[in-house]
Amino acid sequence: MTSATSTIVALATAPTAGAVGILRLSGPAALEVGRRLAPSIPVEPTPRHAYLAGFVDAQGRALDEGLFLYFRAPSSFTGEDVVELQAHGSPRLLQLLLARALEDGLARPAAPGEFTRRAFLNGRIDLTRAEAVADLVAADSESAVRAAAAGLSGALTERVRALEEPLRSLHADLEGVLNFPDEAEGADEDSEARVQVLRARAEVLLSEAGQGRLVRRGARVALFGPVNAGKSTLFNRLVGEVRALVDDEPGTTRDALEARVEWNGLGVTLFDTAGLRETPGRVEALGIARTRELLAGVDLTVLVLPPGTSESDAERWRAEAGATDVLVIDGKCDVGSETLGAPRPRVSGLTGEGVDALRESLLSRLWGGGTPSAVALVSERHADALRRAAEALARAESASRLSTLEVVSGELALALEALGELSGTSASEALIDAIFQRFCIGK
Ligand SMILES: Nc1nc2c(ncn2[C@@H]2O[C@H](COP(=O)(O)OP(=O)(O)O)[C@@H](O)[C@H]2O)c(=O)[nH]1
Ligand SMILES: [Mg+2]
Repeated sequence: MTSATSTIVALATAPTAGAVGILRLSGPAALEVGRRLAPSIPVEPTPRHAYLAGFVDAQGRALDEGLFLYFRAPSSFTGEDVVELQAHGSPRLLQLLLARALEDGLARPAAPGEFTRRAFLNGRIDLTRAEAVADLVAADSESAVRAAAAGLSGALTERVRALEEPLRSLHADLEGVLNFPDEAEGADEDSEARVQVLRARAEVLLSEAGQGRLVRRGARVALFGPVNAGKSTLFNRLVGEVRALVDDEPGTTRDALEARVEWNGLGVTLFDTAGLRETPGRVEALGIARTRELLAGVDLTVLVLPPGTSESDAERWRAEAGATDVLVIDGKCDVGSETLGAPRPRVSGLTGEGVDALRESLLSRLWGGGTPSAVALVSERHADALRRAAEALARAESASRLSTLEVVSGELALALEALGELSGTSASEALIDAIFQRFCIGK
C-alpha cells in the first residue's frame, strides 16, 4: 500500500480543451508545492478562500493565472491538506503545471481513485459513498445521476447502518449471555424476533439490486419476431430516427442493431434483431444465431407479430423467444384486423399508433410501479454481501429455534462480517484495491 503521508498530485479534469482545468494536490506538502506554483499566496492562506494568483514555472516565468484554493486538514475531501489550482483548460498548460508540481520530488502522481481512497481511509466517507462518487462520474442517464447522488448523500449508508447497528447490539447481547450468564441474564429473550426483523430488512435491500442494475447499466430491450412483422419500422419509431433498414423483402435485417434512448430518465438500449423464418439464407442464418445469443442477455423481449397471428402461432413464437420476460404485441395494426382470442397490445411503427402506450408498458414491465428515481443503488458487490448476510441471518433464525446460542451468535458474526464489507468496516485490502481501481486518476 502507498504511504498515506506522501503528497499526491493529479489533474482532476479531462485531458481535453475546456474552460477550466484543475490540478489537485493532497497531503502534508500540498501547500508547499502549491505555493511554488503560485508564489503570491501567503504562507498561511485562509482555508476555503478563492485567491486569484499567477501560476509560474521553476524559473518564475508566467504560465497562467487562475484560482488557488486551500483546504486545511482535516476539513477537506481527503481529510488531508488539499490545494486546488483552477487554471485555463489547455491540456498542454496543465501538463506543464503538473510537471512543475512533480519537479521537486515533494509530490508524486496520484493513482486512480487515490484521493477518494484517502477520504475513505481517513474516515471522511464510507465505502458505499466512495463508490457513489465513481457511480456519479460514470452515470449516463438521469436516473443513474439521481441514484448516485442519493448514494453520495448517504442513502445506502443509512440503510446498511440500520441493519448493521441493531445486528451488532444483538450479537453483543448474545455474547454477553454466553460469557457472563449471570449479569446478562435475559438479554437473549427476544433474539428470534430480532433476527427475523433484520433478515427481512436485508432481503428488502437485496431485492433492490435488480433496479440498481437497471439504473447503472440501463435496461436492455430486444425486438424479436417473424420476418416482415414491422420490427425495424417500430425500432426506428421508438428510437426517433431512421436507424434500421426497412424493406418488404424478408430478411432485410441481418445484424442486430442497437440504439440508446432515455425514457423517464431510465437509460434503455434497444436492439432490432433479424427475424426468424424456416429456410433462411446463409448470412441471414448467422444473424439468427446472433439473435438467439442476444435474447439470452436482455431484460425484456418484445415479440412483434404480424396482424392476424393465431393464438397457437403466438404461443410457438413465445417459446422461440426464450426464457427472458416477453411482451407480445401485434404490429402493423393500421392494416390488421383485430385478432380473435386474447387481445394483444396493437402497435403500428408506420403511423405511430400505440407506440406511446407500448413505451409505457415496457417501462412498467422493466421497473414495476413508479418512475425510476432515487433508488438505493445496490451494486453486484453490495448484492453479494447482502446475500451472504441474509443467508447467515436465515441460518441464525432457524438456529434460534433449534440450536444453541453459540450457533446463533456465530451466524450473526458472519452476517456482521458480510455487512462490514459493504460499509468498509471489515473490507479487505484486496477488496478496497479492486473498488478504487474503477476510479479515474484525479478522483
Ligand atoms: N402498413 C404498415 N406497414 C408496415 C408497418 N411496419 C412495417 N411495415 C412494412 O412492412 C415491411 C417490413 O417492415 P420491417 O420494419 O422491415 O419489418 P421487419 O422484417 O420485422 O423488420 C416494410 O415494407 C414496411 O414498410 C406498419 O406499422 N404498418
Ligand atoms: Mg427488420
